Amino acid sequence: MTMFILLLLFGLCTGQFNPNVACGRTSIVHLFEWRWEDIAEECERYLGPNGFGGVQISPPNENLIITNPNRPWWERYQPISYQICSRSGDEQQFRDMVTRCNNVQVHIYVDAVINHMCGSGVGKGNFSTCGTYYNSNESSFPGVPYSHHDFNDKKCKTGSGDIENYGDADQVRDCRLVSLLDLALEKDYVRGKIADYLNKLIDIGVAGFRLDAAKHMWPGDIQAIVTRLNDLNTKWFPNGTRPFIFQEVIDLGGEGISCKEYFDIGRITEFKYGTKLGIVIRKWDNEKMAYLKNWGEGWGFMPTDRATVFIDNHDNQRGHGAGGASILTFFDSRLYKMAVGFMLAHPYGFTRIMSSYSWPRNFVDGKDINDWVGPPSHSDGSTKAVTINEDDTCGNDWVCEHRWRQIKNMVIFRNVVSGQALTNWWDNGENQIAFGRGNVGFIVFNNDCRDMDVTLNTGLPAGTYCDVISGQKDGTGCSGTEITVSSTGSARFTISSSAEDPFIAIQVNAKL
Ligand code: QV4
Ligand code: CA
Repeated sequence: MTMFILLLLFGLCTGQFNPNVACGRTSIVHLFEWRWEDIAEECERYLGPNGFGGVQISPPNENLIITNPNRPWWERYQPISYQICSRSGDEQQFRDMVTRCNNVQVHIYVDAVINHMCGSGVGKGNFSTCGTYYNSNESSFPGVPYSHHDFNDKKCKTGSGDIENYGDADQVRDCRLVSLLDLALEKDYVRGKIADYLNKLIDIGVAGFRLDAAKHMWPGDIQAIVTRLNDLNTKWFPNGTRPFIFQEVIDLGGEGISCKEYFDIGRITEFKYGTKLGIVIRKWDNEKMAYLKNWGEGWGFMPTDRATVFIDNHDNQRGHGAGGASILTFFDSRLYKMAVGFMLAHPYGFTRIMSSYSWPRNFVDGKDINDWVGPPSHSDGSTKAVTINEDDTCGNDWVCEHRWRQIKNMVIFRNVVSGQALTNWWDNGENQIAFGRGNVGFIVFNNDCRDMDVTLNTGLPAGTYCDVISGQKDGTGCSGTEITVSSTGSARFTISSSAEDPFIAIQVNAKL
């Protein structure tokens, strides 16, 4: 009986905060706009074998088709029904993906758009990904069904019906986010429809949800929906496993809503992380990497067991959402790799890698006029396949940051050092830093404009290690720089300020 109560308490405490990744895996990757068929292949041929814990997928439900501009990525944030039917694929393809990924220990996390339906001004018709009728003038969505009774219009107090002031928590929750028809989540009926949708996904085998626009939903409403969710499918997860919940709340401070209000429900996206790290690595505002010594809660971030962290996401890599100009992306590949490397080496937070498609970025008066451009697609609007080149990179304009050697090897590094404390911090007071994780891994950065030549205590067992940034261990050989750790644990590191990747990482599984 005591055992039962203990288990129950444990379950309640860790349930929605535990990312539900398979043992030994520590990160997920957002395969933004990928087709389900391609994700299934990627799980089997790459993510499973390389230790990735899961995939955040784009919203799988039916959405509005927008043709002006032509099929923007953001049409997927305008739901029409909860049928599994989008540019990424149909329900059968979705089921096949979930099964195949789970079978290789890679779990699926669904981007759940449950705060709203489509924009209020999009008219009526059946121009949706599965042809389901909608009438935005009457807030009518027969595919669910929702009628005007299920929306917040009467509660919203602003003149436009849109959110006008982010300092006012009531309007942020009860008014329309950029005109999107706002659901009345306090209604039992609406909660039930959403829970049915999420439970269907859980029963298919997904491991958790990103809750889109969580800031725009009352914490009590989210909690009520989450409480209705089923435990995960026991075909792949232990009995009684709760879905992982991470909530999109952008809290950079100074607004009417704080991420703290959501701590009881699940994890939260820590937007300060990428914003600040971008500033440090770009060396703006006199920031230096040496100041990263107390990175994490010491920088005013939320508690590590509540944080989901990332360098960029699908919004702020193109100027949507928050974060501003400091955000690093694949466009700044040299600095980006350092930022992702630092994130994956550092113990703070649950880590998510971004995997993008390229688009013709075009700044006019400081704004990217192509920020809307959708995934690589054929003239009929269908999304192009992710092709794989000889050298393991992706074709068809898919960037596949997760396949960059430096990033992939740091995903593995994080798995190897998991649970180990941050040790042996060293810095030169400027932008040369180093730190270890127990006696298992060690990483060194040179983001100064001068060369680095230092001998540091790594804490690692003596031996020759293969740097997993400049190369990797292949069989018994090493395609990168070799680092020798002495019997006292010290090693010499030389990093040119002009190195293609000015950082070195070693870990015990890449010992020669
Ligand atoms: C516009 C005007 C309205 C006007 C309307 C008339 O802004 O005032 O009434 O036209 O038709 C798109 C357009 C936007 C348009 C709107 C409705 O960009 O101009 O309104 O559609 O038609 C994504 C995009 C949005 C997009 C939305 C829906 O980023 O640009 O809006 O999808 O297609 C805040 C939130 C945070 C949010 C972030 C972007 O706190 O929650 O903004 N992030 C999430 C997602 C994001 C998504 C949404 C929320 C909405 O990560 O990708 O927005 O689901 O910080
Ligand atoms: Ca709302």
